[in-house]
Amino acid sequence: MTNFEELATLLQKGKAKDLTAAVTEALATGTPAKDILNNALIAGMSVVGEKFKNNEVFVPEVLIAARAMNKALEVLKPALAASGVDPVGTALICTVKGDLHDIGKNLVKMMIEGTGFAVIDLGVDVSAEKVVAAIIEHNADIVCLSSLLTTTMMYQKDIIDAIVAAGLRDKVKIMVGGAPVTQQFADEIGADAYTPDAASAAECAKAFVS
Ligand code: B1M
Repeated sequence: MTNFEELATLLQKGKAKDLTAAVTEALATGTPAKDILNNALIAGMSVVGEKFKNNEVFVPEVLIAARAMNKALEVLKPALAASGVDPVGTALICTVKGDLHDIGKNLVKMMIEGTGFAVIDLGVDVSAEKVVAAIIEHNADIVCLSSLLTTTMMYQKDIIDAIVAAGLRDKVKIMVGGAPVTQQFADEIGADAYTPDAASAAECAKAFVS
């Protein structure tokens, strides 16, 4: 019988090789992919998210755990597809035009993926046109915008305006974040949510689709 807690611990410790071996073994012994995803990987990532929020672990640990999760997901994906497990929703994420900072954006992406979303990463320095096109192409539920510079945060508003102009505003929830962004700013530019860190962004995304 699969010990989900053991797998979740391997994920938290970032032991990618051991975790992928354990996931392979669990699949081979007939454990449903969905159970491995929910009870081990997502459960383990939630603990990492909680600890990150409470300053019990820091960026390197989160990145290492997220890398282990991604490796394990590679093993799990074919079985998940075969068993028809759908993602809880589709989120787009990017760092906005003019801004090349991507460490925080990558963390947010990984944490949101950890809650069961399919996340389309548009990268850095992303234009409003690209976001609008991607919403349509991927039928996105959530758009996540990251800015690290006071000179680029206003571009979050430009993207929201472009989404409104494209007639897509009712279709998506828009989340904003990044060091200079505040709740007041998010309210002013018409975002649906501001979250200060990756763990709360993941919680918020989950709440939007549940
Ligand atoms: Co730059 N940089 N940088 N930089 N850089 C800052 C942001 C800065 C505060 C440093 C400083 O002056 N003290 C400053 C901005 C000042 C300002 O605007 N007020 C600054 C500057 C000025 C610049 C340049 C202009 C410097 C120059 O060239 N003269 C230049 C700009 C380039 C550009 O983007 N066009 C520049 C360049 C760079 C590097 C390329 C060298 C590098 C980025 C490498 C990379 O990302 N791949 C870099 C770095 C590393 C930093 C600092 C040191 C660290 C940023 C970081 O990764 N933090 C930063 C100073 C600092 O923050 N102490 C700084 C760790 C990361 C986990 O945190 O990204 O805040 P953060 O993400 C958090 C939250 O903000 C939140 O969750 C994350 C995790 O919990 N979050 C979201 C982020 N996005 C979210 C989205 C959400 C929700 C939450 O919902 C959608």
